[in-house]
Amino acid sequence: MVAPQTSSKPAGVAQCDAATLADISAGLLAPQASTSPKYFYDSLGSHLFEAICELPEYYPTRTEAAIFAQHGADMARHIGADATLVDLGAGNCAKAASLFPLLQPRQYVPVDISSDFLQQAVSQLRQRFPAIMITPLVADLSQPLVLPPSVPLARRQFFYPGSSIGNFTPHEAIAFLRQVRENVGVDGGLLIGVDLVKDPAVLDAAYDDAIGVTAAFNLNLLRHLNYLAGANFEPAQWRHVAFFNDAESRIEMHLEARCALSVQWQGGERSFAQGERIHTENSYKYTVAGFTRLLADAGFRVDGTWTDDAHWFAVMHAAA
Ligand code: AVJ
Repeated sequence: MVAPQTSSKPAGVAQCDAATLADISAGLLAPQASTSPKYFYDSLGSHLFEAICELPEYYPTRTEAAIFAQHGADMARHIGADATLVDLGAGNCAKAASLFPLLQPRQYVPVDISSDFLQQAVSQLRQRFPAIMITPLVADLSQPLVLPPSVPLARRQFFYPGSSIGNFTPHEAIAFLRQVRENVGVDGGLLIGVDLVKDPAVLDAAYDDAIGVTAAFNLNLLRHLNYLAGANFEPAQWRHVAFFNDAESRIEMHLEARCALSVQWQGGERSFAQGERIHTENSYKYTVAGFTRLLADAGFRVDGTWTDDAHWFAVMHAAA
Protein backbone atom coordinates (compact mmCIF):
# COMPACT_ATOMS: atom_id res chain seq x y z
CA MET A 1 0.00 0.00 0.00
CA VAL A 2 1.42 3.33 -1.04
CA ALA A 3 1.22 6.08 1.58
CA PRO A 4 -0.95 8.99 0.50
CA GLN A 5 1.02 12.06 -0.42
CA THR A 6 0.78 14.77 2.16
CA SER A 7 3.31 17.20 0.74
CA SER A 8 3.84 17.75 -2.96
CA LYS A 9 7.08 18.58 -4.71
CA PRO A 10 7.57 22.30 -5.24
CA ALA A 11 6.79 23.57 -8.71
CA GLY A 12 9.86 24.44 -10.79
CA VAL A 13 10.75 27.41 -12.94
CA ALA A 14 8.86 27.73 -16.22
CA GLN A 15 10.94 27.11 -19.37
CA CYS A 16 8.78 29.01 -21.80
CA ASP A 17 7.45 32.34 -22.91
CA ALA A 18 4.61 34.17 -21.20
CA ALA A 19 2.11 33.28 -23.95
CA THR A 20 2.72 29.53 -23.59
CA LEU A 21 2.46 29.78 -19.83
CA ALA A 22 -0.80 31.75 -20.12
CA ASP A 23 -2.19 29.17 -22.59
CA ILE A 24 -1.29 26.22 -20.35
CA SER A 25 -2.63 28.02 -17.27
CA ALA A 26 -5.95 28.93 -18.88
CA GLY A 27 -6.45 25.33 -20.06
CA LEU A 28 -5.68 23.82 -16.66
CA LEU A 29 -7.90 26.29 -14.80
CA ALA A 30 -10.98 25.88 -17.04
CA PRO A 31 -13.90 24.03 -15.37
CA GLN A 32 -13.21 21.17 -17.82
CA ALA A 33 -9.41 21.23 -17.80
CA SER A 34 -7.77 20.84 -21.21
CA THR A 35 -4.43 21.22 -22.95
CA SER A 36 -3.50 21.70 -26.60
CA PRO A 37 -2.26 18.54 -28.37
CA LYS A 38 0.76 20.56 -29.50
CA TYR A 39 2.25 20.00 -26.02
CA PHE A 40 2.57 16.25 -26.74
CA TYR A 41 5.53 16.89 -28.98
CA ASP A 42 8.70 17.39 -27.03
CA SER A 43 11.54 15.16 -28.24
CA LEU A 44 10.30 12.10 -26.30
CA GLY A 45 6.71 12.79 -27.39
CA SER A 46 7.75 12.90 -31.05
CA HIS A 47 9.59 9.60 -30.61
CA LEU A 48 6.58 8.05 -28.84
CA PHE A 49 4.37 9.16 -31.72
CA GLU A 50 6.79 7.43 -34.11
CA ALA A 51 6.36 4.29 -31.97
CA ILE A 52 2.55 4.64 -32.13
CA CYS A 53 2.82 4.59 -35.92
CA GLU A 54 4.45 1.12 -35.68
CA LEU A 55 1.60 -0.34 -33.57
CA PRO A 56 -0.67 -2.92 -35.19
CA GLU A 57 -3.72 -1.12 -33.73
CA TYR A 58 -2.74 2.29 -35.14
CA TYR A 59 -3.94 1.83 -38.73
CA PRO A 60 -3.76 5.47 -40.03
CA THR A 61 -0.03 5.62 -40.81
CA ARG A 62 0.24 2.33 -42.63
CA THR A 63 -3.11 2.73 -44.38
CA GLU A 64 -2.08 6.15 -45.65
CA ALA A 65 1.34 4.76 -46.67
CA ALA A 66 -0.41 2.02 -48.66
CA ILE A 67 -2.56 4.65 -50.40
CA PHE A 68 0.57 6.64 -51.29
CA ALA A 69 2.30 3.47 -52.52
CA GLN A 70 -0.65 2.49 -54.70
CA HIS A 71 -1.67 5.92 -55.99
CA GLY A 72 1.44 8.08 -55.61
CA ALA A 73 2.06 8.25 -59.36
CA ASP A 74 -1.50 9.45 -59.95
CA MET A 75 -1.11 12.07 -57.20
CA ALA A 76 2.16 13.23 -58.79
CA ARG A 77 0.27 13.79 -62.07
CA HIS A 78 -2.15 16.09 -60.23
CA ILE A 79 0.71 18.02 -58.67
CA GLY A 80 3.39 18.13 -61.39
CA ALA A 81 7.19 18.28 -60.96
CA ASP A 82 9.29 21.21 -59.70
CA ALA A 83 6.78 22.33 -57.06
CA THR A 84 7.68 23.85 -53.72
CA LEU A 85 6.46 21.23 -51.27
CA VAL A 86 5.43 22.78 -47.94
CA ASP A 87 5.12 19.96 -45.38
CA LEU A 88 2.91 20.99 -42.44
CA GLY A 89 3.92 19.13 -39.26
CA ALA A 90 6.75 17.33 -41.04
CA GLY A 91 8.04 15.41 -37.99
CA ASN A 92 10.74 13.05 -39.27
CA CYS A 93 9.98 14.08 -42.89
CA ALA A 94 9.73 10.40 -43.89
CA LYS A 95 6.36 10.63 -45.66
CA ALA A 96 7.39 13.48 -47.93
CA ALA A 97 10.80 11.91 -48.57
CA SER A 98 9.16 8.69 -49.74
CA LEU A 99 7.24 10.75 -52.32
CA PHE A 100 10.28 12.74 -53.57
CA PRO A 101 11.11 10.25 -56.36
CA LEU A 102 7.56 10.62 -57.75
CA LEU A 103 6.89 14.29 -56.95
CA GLN A 104 10.38 15.60 -57.78
CA PRO A 105 9.93 18.89 -55.94
CA ARG A 106 12.33 21.77 -56.59
CA GLN A 107 12.19 22.90 -52.99
CA TYR A 108 11.08 21.25 -49.75
CA VAL A 109 9.86 23.29 -46.76
CA PRO A 110 9.33 21.05 -43.71
CA VAL A 111 7.41 22.92 -40.99
CA ASP A 112 7.32 21.52 -37.44
CA ILE A 113 7.00 22.69 -33.85
CA SER A 114 9.73 20.32 -32.58
CA SER A 115 12.96 22.09 -33.52
CA ASP A 116 15.54 19.44 -32.46
CA PHE A 117 13.61 16.68 -34.17
CA LEU A 118 13.30 18.72 -37.37
CA GLN A 119 17.00 19.68 -37.52
CA GLN A 120 18.02 16.05 -37.14
CA ALA A 121 15.69 14.91 -39.92
CA VAL A 122 16.79 17.72 -42.25
CA SER A 123 20.52 17.02 -41.99
CA GLN A 124 19.88 13.40 -43.02
CA LEU A 125 17.59 14.51 -45.85
CA ARG A 126 20.16 16.94 -47.29
CA GLN A 127 22.61 14.05 -47.69
CA ARG A 128 20.05 11.81 -49.36
CA PHE A 129 18.59 14.46 -51.71
CA PRO A 130 21.34 16.99 -52.51
CA ALA A 131 19.41 18.32 -55.55
CA ILE A 132 16.40 19.49 -53.51
CA MET A 133 16.65 22.84 -51.74
CA ILE A 134 15.54 22.25 -48.15
CA THR A 135 14.25 25.19 -46.11
CA PRO A 136 13.16 24.03 -42.62
CA LEU A 137 10.80 26.21 -40.64
CA VAL A 138 10.11 25.86 -36.91
CA ALA A 139 6.53 27.03 -36.40
CA ASP A 140 3.44 26.44 -34.32
CA LEU A 141 0.61 25.52 -36.69
CA SER A 142 -1.98 26.77 -34.20
CA GLN A 143 -0.62 30.28 -34.94
CA PRO A 144 -0.99 32.24 -38.23
CA LEU A 145 1.13 30.65 -40.95
CA VAL A 146 3.75 33.00 -42.41
CA LEU A 147 6.23 31.62 -44.92
CA PRO A 148 9.61 33.39 -45.24
CA PRO A 149 10.63 35.16 -48.51
CA SER A 150 12.93 32.18 -49.28
CA VAL A 151 9.77 30.23 -50.17
CA PRO A 152 8.57 31.35 -53.64
CA LEU A 153 4.84 31.95 -54.12
CA ALA A 154 4.60 30.09 -57.43
CA ARG A 155 3.75 26.40 -57.55
CA ARG A 156 3.28 25.90 -53.83
CA GLN A 157 1.93 22.48 -52.92
CA PHE A 158 1.00 22.09 -49.29
CA PHE A 159 1.32 18.60 -47.83
CA TYR A 160 -0.66 17.80 -44.69
CA PRO A 161 -0.64 14.02 -44.27
CA GLY A 162 -1.40 11.83 -41.25
CA SER A 163 -4.85 13.28 -40.54
CA SER A 164 -3.46 15.92 -38.17
CA ILE A 165 -6.31 18.12 -39.45
CA GLY A 166 -8.40 15.95 -37.07
CA ASN A 167 -6.92 17.76 -34.06
CA PHE A 168 -8.92 20.87 -35.01
CA THR A 169 -12.68 21.15 -34.50
CA PRO A 170 -14.42 21.30 -37.93
CA HIS A 171 -14.86 25.05 -37.41
CA GLU A 172 -11.15 25.52 -36.64
CA ALA A 173 -10.24 23.21 -39.52
CA ILE A 174 -12.04 25.49 -41.99
CA ALA A 175 -10.21 28.53 -40.57
CA PHE A 176 -6.90 26.68 -40.82
CA LEU A 177 -7.55 25.51 -44.39
CA ARG A 178 -8.61 29.05 -45.41
CA GLN A 179 -5.26 30.22 -44.18
CA VAL A 180 -3.50 27.53 -46.19
CA ARG A 181 -5.63 28.58 -49.17
CA GLU A 182 -4.39 32.18 -48.81
CA ASN A 183 -0.79 30.91 -48.84
CA VAL A 184 -1.26 28.69 -51.90
CA GLY A 185 -1.34 31.32 -54.65
CA VAL A 186 -3.12 30.77 -57.95
CA ASP A 187 -1.32 27.68 -59.24
CA GLY A 188 -0.83 25.66 -56.08
CA GLY A 189 -2.72 23.05 -54.12
CA LEU A 190 -3.02 20.89 -51.05
CA LEU A 191 -2.48 17.15 -50.58
CA ILE A 192 -4.11 16.13 -47.32
CA GLY A 193 -4.67 12.92 -45.34
CA VAL A 194 -8.04 12.43 -43.64
CA ASP A 195 -9.03 9.69 -41.21
CA LEU A 196 -12.49 8.33 -41.96
CA VAL A 197 -15.42 7.30 -39.75
CA LYS A 198 -15.40 3.55 -39.08
CA ASP A 199 -16.31 0.84 -36.56
CA PRO A 200 -15.80 2.46 -33.10
CA ALA A 201 -14.05 -0.70 -31.86
CA VAL A 202 -11.30 -0.15 -34.44
CA LEU A 203 -11.01 3.50 -33.43
CA ASP A 204 -10.94 2.77 -29.68
CA ALA A 205 -8.16 0.19 -30.09
CA ALA A 206 -6.09 2.57 -32.23
CA TYR A 207 -6.03 5.10 -29.39
CA ASP A 208 -5.73 2.63 -26.50
CA ASP A 209 -3.26 0.00 -27.65
CA ALA A 210 -2.54 -3.23 -25.76
CA ILE A 211 1.05 -2.42 -24.72
CA GLY A 212 0.39 1.13 -23.57
CA VAL A 213 2.41 3.18 -26.05
CA THR A 214 -0.47 5.64 -26.57
CA ALA A 215 -0.90 5.81 -22.78
CA ALA A 216 2.80 6.73 -22.47
CA PHE A 217 2.38 9.32 -25.24
CA ASN A 218 -0.56 10.88 -23.38
CA LEU A 219 1.16 10.74 -19.96
CA ASN A 220 4.37 12.23 -21.38
CA LEU A 221 2.36 15.43 -21.80
CA LEU A 222 2.56 15.83 -18.00
CA ARG A 223 6.37 15.65 -18.05
CA HIS A 224 6.40 18.24 -20.83
CA LEU A 225 4.06 20.51 -18.82
CA ASN A 226 6.40 20.16 -15.84
CA TYR A 227 9.18 21.45 -18.06
CA LEU A 228 7.19 24.13 -19.89
CA ALA A 229 5.20 25.56 -17.00
CA GLY A 230 7.37 24.57 -14.06
CA ALA A 231 4.56 22.28 -12.94
CA ASN A 232 4.80 19.33 -10.52
CA PHE A 233 2.55 16.73 -12.14
CA GLU A 234 3.28 13.16 -11.10
CA PRO A 235 2.48 10.95 -14.12
CA ALA A 236 1.91 7.89 -11.89
CA GLN A 237 -1.14 9.65 -10.41
CA TRP A 238 -2.86 9.76 -13.81
CA ARG A 239 -4.55 7.25 -16.09
CA HIS A 240 -4.85 7.31 -19.92
CA VAL A 241 -8.48 7.38 -21.17
CA ALA A 242 -9.47 7.26 -24.87
CA PHE A 243 -12.83 6.66 -26.53
CA PHE A 244 -14.84 7.48 -29.65
CA ASN A 245 -17.46 10.19 -29.10
CA ASP A 246 -20.07 9.29 -31.70
CA ALA A 247 -22.14 12.50 -31.41
CA GLU A 248 -19.02 14.63 -32.15
CA SER A 249 -17.45 12.08 -34.54
CA ARG A 250 -14.15 12.26 -32.70
CA ILE A 251 -11.75 10.26 -30.61
CA GLU A 252 -11.20 11.97 -27.28
CA MET A 253 -8.13 11.47 -25.14
CA HIS A 254 -8.07 12.43 -21.50
CA LEU A 255 -5.84 12.04 -18.46
CA GLU A 256 -7.83 10.97 -15.41
CA ALA A 257 -6.72 11.54 -11.82
CA ARG A 258 -6.32 8.17 -10.05
CA CYS A 259 -6.73 9.87 -6.66
CA ALA A 260 -7.55 13.30 -5.27
CA LEU A 261 -4.50 15.43 -5.91
CA SER A 262 -3.31 18.95 -6.46
CA VAL A 263 -0.87 20.45 -8.92
CA GLN A 264 1.15 23.66 -8.80
CA TRP A 265 2.78 25.49 -11.68
CA GLN A 266 4.26 28.93 -12.30
CA GLY A 267 1.53 31.31 -11.25
CA GLY A 268 -1.21 28.75 -10.68
CA GLU A 269 -2.51 25.69 -8.90
CA ARG A 270 -5.49 23.38 -9.03
CA SER A 271 -6.97 20.45 -7.17
CA PHE A 272 -8.39 17.48 -9.04
CA ALA A 273 -10.91 15.08 -7.52
CA GLN A 274 -10.41 11.35 -8.07
CA GLY A 275 -11.74 10.59 -11.55
CA GLU A 276 -11.53 14.19 -12.75
CA ARG A 277 -10.01 14.57 -16.19
CA ILE A 278 -7.82 16.79 -18.33
CA HIS A 279 -9.02 16.67 -21.96
CA THR A 280 -5.76 16.34 -23.93
CA GLU A 281 -6.78 15.64 -27.54
CA ASN A 282 -9.59 15.43 -30.07
CA SER A 283 -9.08 13.47 -33.27
CA TYR A 284 -12.04 14.09 -35.60
CA LYS A 285 -13.09 11.45 -38.13
CA TYR A 286 -14.76 12.50 -41.39
CA THR A 287 -16.61 11.05 -44.34
CA VAL A 288 -15.20 11.79 -47.82
CA ALA A 289 -18.34 13.83 -48.61
CA GLY A 290 -18.10 15.76 -45.35
CA PHE A 291 -14.44 16.61 -45.84
CA THR A 292 -15.02 17.59 -49.47
CA ARG A 293 -17.58 20.12 -48.22
CA LEU A 294 -15.16 21.38 -45.60
CA LEU A 295 -12.46 21.95 -48.26
CA ALA A 296 -15.00 23.76 -50.43
CA ASP A 297 -15.94 25.99 -47.47
CA ALA A 298 -12.24 26.88 -47.20
CA GLY A 299 -12.10 27.91 -50.88
CA PHE A 300 -10.55 24.75 -52.35
CA ARG A 301 -11.77 22.57 -55.21
CA VAL A 302 -11.20 18.83 -54.69
CA ASP A 303 -9.75 17.23 -57.83
CA GLY A 304 -8.61 13.87 -56.48
CA THR A 305 -9.61 11.42 -53.76
CA TRP A 306 -7.77 8.18 -53.06
CA THR A 307 -8.75 5.62 -50.40
CA ASP A 308 -7.88 2.08 -49.27
CA ASP A 309 -10.25 -0.81 -50.01
CA ALA A 310 -11.76 -0.73 -46.51
CA HIS A 311 -12.31 3.06 -46.74
CA TRP A 312 -10.51 3.64 -43.46
CA PHE A 313 -8.46 6.60 -44.68
CA ALA A 314 -8.47 9.06 -47.55
CA VAL A 315 -5.85 11.20 -49.27
CA MET A 316 -7.36 14.17 -51.09
CA HIS A 317 -5.87 16.71 -53.46
CA ALA A 318 -7.46 20.15 -53.61
CA ALA A 319 -6.58 22.89 -56.07
CA ALA A 320 -6.76 26.61 -55.53
C1 AVJ B 1 -0.91 13.10 -35.19
C2 AVJ B 1 -3.05 14.03 -34.68
C3 AVJ B 1 -2.82 12.47 -36.48
O1 AVJ B 1 -4.94 11.95 -33.98
O2 AVJ B 1 -4.29 10.03 -34.70
C4 AVJ B 1 -2.12 9.33 -32.18
C5 AVJ B 1 -2.15 11.82 -32.82
N1 AVJ B 1 -2.88 10.70 -30.71
N2 AVJ B 1 -2.48 8.63 -31.10
C6 AVJ B 1 -4.05 11.17 -34.30
C7 AVJ B 1 -2.37 10.65 -31.94
C8 AVJ B 1 -2.93 9.46 -30.22
C9 AVJ B 1 -2.59 11.63 -34.23
N3 AVJ B 1 -2.36 12.81 -35.12
